[in-house]
Amino acid sequence: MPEAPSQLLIRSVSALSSEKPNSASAISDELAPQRTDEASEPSGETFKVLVADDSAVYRKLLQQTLSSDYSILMARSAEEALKLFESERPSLVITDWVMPDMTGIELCQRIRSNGRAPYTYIILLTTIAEKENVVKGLTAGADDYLTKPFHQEELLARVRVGCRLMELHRQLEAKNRLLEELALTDPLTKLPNRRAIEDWARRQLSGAARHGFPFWVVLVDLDHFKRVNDTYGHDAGDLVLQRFAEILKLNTRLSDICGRIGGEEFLQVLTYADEPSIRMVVERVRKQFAAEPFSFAGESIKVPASFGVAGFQGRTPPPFSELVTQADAALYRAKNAGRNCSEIVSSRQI
Ligand code: GH3
Ligand code: MG
Ligand code: MG
Repeated sequence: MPEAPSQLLIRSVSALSSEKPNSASAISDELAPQRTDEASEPSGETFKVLVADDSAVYRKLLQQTLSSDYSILMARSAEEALKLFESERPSLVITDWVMPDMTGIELCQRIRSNGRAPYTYIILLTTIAEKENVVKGLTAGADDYLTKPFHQEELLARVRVGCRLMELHRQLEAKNRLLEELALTDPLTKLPNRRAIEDWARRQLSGAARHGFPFWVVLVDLDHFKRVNDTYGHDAGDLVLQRFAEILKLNTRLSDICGRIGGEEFLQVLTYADEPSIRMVVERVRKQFAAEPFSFAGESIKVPASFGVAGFQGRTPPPFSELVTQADAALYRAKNAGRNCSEIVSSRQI
């Protein structure tokens, strides 16, 4: 069972705000955007440099030139280099042009064809200095080239340029990931927002149809919440929303998801559970929250919530929005029934 969408999101937002990651919302590897961070070295660490050269003399020379500043991986052939590249994910590759099993050009192309790998800076080291070959090398994906025999200081300077670019690249990737994650997070509760839930739920809903497991949508709306704001102020209201988010998270499995979709409205998606279990979970959250005392302006108050639930189990899934509409209708009935209660549209009726 895949995990829910915002583990990545919650984890890194939590890391930023030094909060503990929450287990209740989690992103599935399958569902998460492609992550390229795992393999790259954390900033500030020694850069790994992979050297591919069939000449023992040049390997020795490169080792001497670079080993005091970089962590060096040595490959005597292109195949060996590819293996080391896969397992070590170096930041920078220095490759010879002519090797017995594969040219440096082909090695460049093989490295670049791995779309999932983080970017790697490639320097081609060659005795073939004609301009058309230099063009060929750069076109194949090399970032720079140096001719043999190389000048040690020049090589070091060019490797530093490469590392600088790799560091910038890494920072940019980290910022992009963070922006992507923030775009899916509700800033007040740190729960996934509407977009994050919808993205996850649509995929999960087709999985429910394919594998035949039940899929439930729980819509929650706090009762007379406006009064909290009007009586005790907006900050008091915010605290109530945050507490409700905590309770909802604690009652959401790793494989499910919950989030805030609007002002005082929350949505939870529950899977792999039959109707009695869903009733139990929903009622547990409702009772727990309704019993939660809040102290504002010297007064102790309680803020209940109403719940509307709709479920699906079958081979042809409705659009997710249709389930939300049904849950909303059930919520409306719960409000009309006096609030602080839950209404369920059974999955069998759909
Ligand atoms: P009902 O039981 O019918 O749902 O009544 P209600 O008062 O909860 O519903 P209503 O829609 O009238 O009011 C919702 C309130 O939620 C109004 C709005 O000011 C407040 N609200 C929306 N977003 C936030 C927020 O981020 N923080 C705070 N503190 N209040 C918010
Ligand atoms: Mg509302
Ligand atoms: Mg309300």
